[in-house]
Amino acid sequence: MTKPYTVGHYLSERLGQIGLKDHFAVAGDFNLVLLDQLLEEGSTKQLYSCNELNCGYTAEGYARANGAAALVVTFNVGALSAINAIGSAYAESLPVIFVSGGPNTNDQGSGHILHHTIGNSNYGYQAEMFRQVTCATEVILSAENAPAQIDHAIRTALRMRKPCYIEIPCNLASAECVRPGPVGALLAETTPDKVSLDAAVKAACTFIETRKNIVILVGSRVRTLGSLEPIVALADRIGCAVTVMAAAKSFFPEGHKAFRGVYWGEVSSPGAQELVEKADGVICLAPIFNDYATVGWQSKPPASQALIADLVEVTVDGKSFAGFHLGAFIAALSEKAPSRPATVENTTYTPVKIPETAPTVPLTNDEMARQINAMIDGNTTITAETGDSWFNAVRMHLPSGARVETEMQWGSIGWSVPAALGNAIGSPDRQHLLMVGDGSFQLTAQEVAQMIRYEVPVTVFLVNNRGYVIEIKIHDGPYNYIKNWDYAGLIKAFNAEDGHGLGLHARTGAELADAIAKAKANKKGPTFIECHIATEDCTDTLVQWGKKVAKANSRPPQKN
Ligand code: TPU
Repeated sequence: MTKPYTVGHYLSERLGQIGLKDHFAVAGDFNLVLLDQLLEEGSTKQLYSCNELNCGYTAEGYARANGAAALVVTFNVGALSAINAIGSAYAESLPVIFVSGGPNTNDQGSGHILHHTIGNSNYGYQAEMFRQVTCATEVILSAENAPAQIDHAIRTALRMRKPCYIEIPCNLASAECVRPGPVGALLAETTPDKVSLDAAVKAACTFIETRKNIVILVGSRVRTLGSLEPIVALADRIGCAVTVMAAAKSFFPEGHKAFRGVYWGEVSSPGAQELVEKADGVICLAPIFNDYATVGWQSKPPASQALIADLVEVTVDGKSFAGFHLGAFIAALSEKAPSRPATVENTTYTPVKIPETAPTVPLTNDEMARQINAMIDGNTTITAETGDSWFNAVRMHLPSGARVETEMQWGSIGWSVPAALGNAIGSPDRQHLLMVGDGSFQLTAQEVAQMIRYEVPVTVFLVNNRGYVIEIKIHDGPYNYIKNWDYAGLIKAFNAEDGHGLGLHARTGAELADAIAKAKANKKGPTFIECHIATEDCTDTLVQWGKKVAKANSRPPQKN
């Protein structure tokens, strides 16, 4: 007798069909049978995380490299740990398919109280919590409905570039189910509303024609386009200067003749602030103007001078247009936009060189950043954690093809270790570098063990500056100083009897250069370089930015 085709097989086959090669998991008794089904069907490889938060971030990082990702965790105790990472995927616009095991259908509505729950018999609260951070929430309660519900969740996530939620009761994962139909409908974009799209393009053309100085400002959500080509095509068509927001570092080729650096208010690349703030027309592509990006609400282009092209809406000269995706708008505008070459001709861009320090003196932040920058080629992805690592990544000069990944909207420390692992699994042919501060590292440190387990050669630059320097610069107090660890020493513990991770200390520039040479030779696992930097040694931009953000945070309540 052949084995029945099951709900778990259906999910598994769909994950493979949408282009995933792996899914991430932590086992628990509500998802064990589902994990069996995924292994049995086998379209994607099953990889494990140390905990569900890390599992979520690993998937989030994988989605950055691969367009989408999936993770499978157990009910409540697993899912509620992972919800932070799903919030990240929502904030950063990444289609992460979140799958949770769920209670046996016979227990639902029975009054039975189950373990791993808050102790009452209403099991709907987990889905309700996730509803706030997902674009589709499907609780499957029958094998008959499972295909439609799984397809709806996945299709919505891919179209909206947001995470989705699928809950599968532990006794339905192996229930018999029909096989999937063609995958095309899950992958297809919605047909754009042509009338609305044409009107948006017309309004955008008028906007460009009626302004003298046009600048393009690239935001981080252009990641959802999956390629930089449409943005380059638009810039070439208009002929204007292009700046990127800090969170969109690497989302426009820095060698392109139109590139004018990072616009980040007062901490912009030289010339970029003036360029954007003097422009009478700023075409903002998928920007997020939060307090960090605007340097404490100081630097957001005024509405009258901004064309805001968001993922699903374009706002220009007081009118909003919807019913199409950003990609369709950029493609259509690239065919019709008038030329405005003046800003490219009038300005230039010279990347600021990161200063070099003598190799024998104690390692400085500049020297560390300079040496990391020198490692970056067009095939490198550098993941930069919240903290001074952001500011170091933003000031680096990138060859075409290099990629910077940050999580500046959600900004949850600890994200980068699992996210870099997921990104490296999703794009194994690239060189992967990770910059992470000691404070952030302490949240998700154990995921380095999975880099060792799966022999993923990420080079980790752990900045041991003995504290939360970014917080010190925003608002100092005793809570910003942390217990020191022998970070490099952890690698020996994680290697145990069979790992190939390398743990190294860098206390001078020469030691760092030596460690980097060893990292380049180590292909069988991560190389972890603990960079010893003085607490007060950080980028100037962090100090400047920190003061402004602190000022915005400390505004007194307005009196009514
Ligand atoms: O480079 P550096 O020293 O600033 O980095 P490090 O050591 O990683 O410090 C980061 C400090 C930090 C905190 C404590 N940045 N943001 N926070 C607040 C915070 C607390 N908890 C979470 C989950 N995310 C946060 N962003």
